[in-house]
Amino acid sequence: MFLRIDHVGIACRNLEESIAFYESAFGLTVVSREVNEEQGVREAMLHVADAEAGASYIQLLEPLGPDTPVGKFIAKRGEGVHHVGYGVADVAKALEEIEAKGIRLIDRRPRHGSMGASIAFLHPKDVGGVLTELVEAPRRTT
Ligand code: CMX
Ligand code: CO
Repeated sequence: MFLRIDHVGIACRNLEESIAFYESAFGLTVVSREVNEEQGVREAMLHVADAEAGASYIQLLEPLGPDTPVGKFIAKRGEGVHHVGYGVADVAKALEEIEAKGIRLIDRRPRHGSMGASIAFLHPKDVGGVLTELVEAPRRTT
């Protein structure tokens, strides 16, 4: 069902400071910066590598406020790994298959994610404490 790891999401208090760290420590490059009001985050995607199955990224996430998913996460656990995003060919289909296995979905329908992707989250309580995201990349137009 999974094509690859699309990205690992990392919660941080200060997006610009975290970007500067990943650039200087690991030489990663920012390929996109967005504010996603619906998800309550200011975020950046940093390119890690290209593979046949597609590219992989680190997603740095700064909360827009304390009463957002990432804001609550940082208050409870501090900065660090927040979720794993797996690439899938069809999010809606993957959600159906996963729900049939009794795993709780946070999103019953795909939402808008970074760089035009369709995304949906599975509940961490049913995935061994790991917030899990499904990511369907936008169709290539070229
Ligand atoms: N990883 C693992 N567990 C998590 C978690 C995470 N990222 N976030 C919350 N939890 C756990 C909490 O520790 C808590 O566990 P306990 O009950 O054992 O303490 C439980 O889930 C409930 O947490 P909460 O703080 O009460 O928060 P809510 O129930 O209000 O929300 C969740 C939790 C996962 C439903 C919510 O964070 C959510 O909907 N997340 C998906 C959306 C999101 O994270 N968007 C930002 C990223 C956007 C992107 O990737 O593009
Ligand atoms: Co993500």
